[in-house]
Amino acid sequence: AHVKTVVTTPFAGQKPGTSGLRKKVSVFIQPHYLENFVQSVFDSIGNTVGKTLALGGDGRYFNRTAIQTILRMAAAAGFARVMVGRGGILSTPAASCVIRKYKTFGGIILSASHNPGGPDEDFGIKYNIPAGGPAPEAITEAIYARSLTIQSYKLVESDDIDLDQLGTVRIGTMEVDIFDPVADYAALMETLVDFAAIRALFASGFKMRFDAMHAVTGPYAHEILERRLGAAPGTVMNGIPLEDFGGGHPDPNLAHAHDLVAALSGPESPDFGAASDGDGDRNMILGRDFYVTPSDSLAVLAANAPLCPGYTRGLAGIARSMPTSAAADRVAAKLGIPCYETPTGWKFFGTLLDAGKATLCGEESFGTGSDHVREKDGLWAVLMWLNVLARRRESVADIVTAHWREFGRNVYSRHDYEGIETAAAEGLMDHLRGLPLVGTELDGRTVSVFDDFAYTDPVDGSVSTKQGIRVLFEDGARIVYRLSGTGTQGATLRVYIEQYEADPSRHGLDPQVALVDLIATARRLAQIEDRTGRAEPTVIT
Ligand code: VG1
Ligand code: CO
Repeated sequence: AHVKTVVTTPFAGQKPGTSGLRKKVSVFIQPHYLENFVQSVFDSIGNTVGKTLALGGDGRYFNRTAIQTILRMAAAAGFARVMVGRGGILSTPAASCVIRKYKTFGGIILSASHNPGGPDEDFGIKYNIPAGGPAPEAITEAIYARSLTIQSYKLVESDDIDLDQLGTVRIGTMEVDIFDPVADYAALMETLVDFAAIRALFASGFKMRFDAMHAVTGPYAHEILERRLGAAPGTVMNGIPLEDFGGGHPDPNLAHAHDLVAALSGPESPDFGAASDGDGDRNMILGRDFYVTPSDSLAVLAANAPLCPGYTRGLAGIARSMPTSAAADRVAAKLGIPCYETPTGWKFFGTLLDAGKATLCGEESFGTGSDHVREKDGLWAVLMWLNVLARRRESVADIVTAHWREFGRNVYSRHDYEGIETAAAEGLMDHLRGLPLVGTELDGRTVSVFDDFAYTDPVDGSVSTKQGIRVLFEDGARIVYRLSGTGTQGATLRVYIEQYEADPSRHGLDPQVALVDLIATARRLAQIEDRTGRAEPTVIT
């Protein structure tokens, strides 16, 4: 086939954020925009000739078009084979699974995760390395640098291929394998959790709702929960992936998964509820009238992991992102295993997982995972919970409250101020950095540590700075401020508030009530209302 070289000029701002390059669709559909970035990836990852690439996405608007383009470019870059999920579908954890299982030269995942989709919404792209995880900063920096100097890209001239037909076709000499995006992932899950125990749980009358939010996990959840585990038909809601996620915001939290939250309230409601995000790497866990904070979910899974067949030998260690609560640290301390604190973003867990230092990982942003892949994994977390529920035969609420009685509760909340002016957000962070806080008293609490979090990777020694401003108090309470690295419009300020509570009589308090003083301190200290014009956050989780 004919390889065509197209002359191009660099676009500013093709800098991958917390998880890949995310922009409005209107930005991505500009001529050469996607091509420039893809060529920058191919130019930055080493020799691509004769290699295999995994490719798929969350099914959002522009997914199919982007796949056709990437296939033509992969052929021109000399790849021998590209494995594409049927229909262009591949959840982020399933992509990681396939990259590892078939030892591909990494993969390209098309997703803007929990951001809305559609012609006026967001699109995203990221490269995952052969270990299966998101490219580390050294590679994303190289891709960005390349994007600033790119002068041409290459593609093979060919017709679109049929993405919905399983089997192998060719573009030039390159094989394109359209494969079932669910099968390998489901097979992996069967090795990690006790499917027989969960089948017995469902057979006993246990009821569940899973909200796929019209995003990528629909086909996975139908197959695994309903077909393999025997959950009643109808357990999976919003199970058909749509290009615009049905107009919703595919973010599994109390604000956006409102249908699920409504379904889980009241004495007649199901025993267990869960939701996942656009690309299937996040999870929200609910019991009847009970919400499990993601930080608590990580801690509970860590404490109960040996009930699941993949983890009967126990955990080597736990890793959590810095803003995630210290609930997992308490479990690690009791188990006598290390707990690592990394910057936000799954890419920082990769070295710890590869080195066998951590078995479970988690983030407060509804991300939980383990060393079975190198991404966070929404459905895996749901299956782990089902396994624990099947073995313990207690309610979600009882399991979590018993956990708090044993370990104490890290009362926690995150307040997001979305879509604020970038200059105001940066001004706020600069104002904070300049404060002389250590040793001072704030509303009756003494500040013991005040810094901008910096991390030295204990495996490869790489250093990441400016990862979030931390205010740690002597009594163990904590406030963290960060600017989001996944948004596509203005800036999003995230404020993370945490306070330890040992007294079981106070464990049942609503975190917004229990944390009211600390929340006020956080707002006052950063002058949030004065600087952003916002008296209240847009989303509270
Ligand atoms: C957010 C979360 C972070 C997560 C990232 C990607 O990043 O806070 O914990 O790893 O999204 O998740 P930020 O920079 O906006 O705070 V996903 O499901 O969007 O790939
Ligand atoms: Co996601």
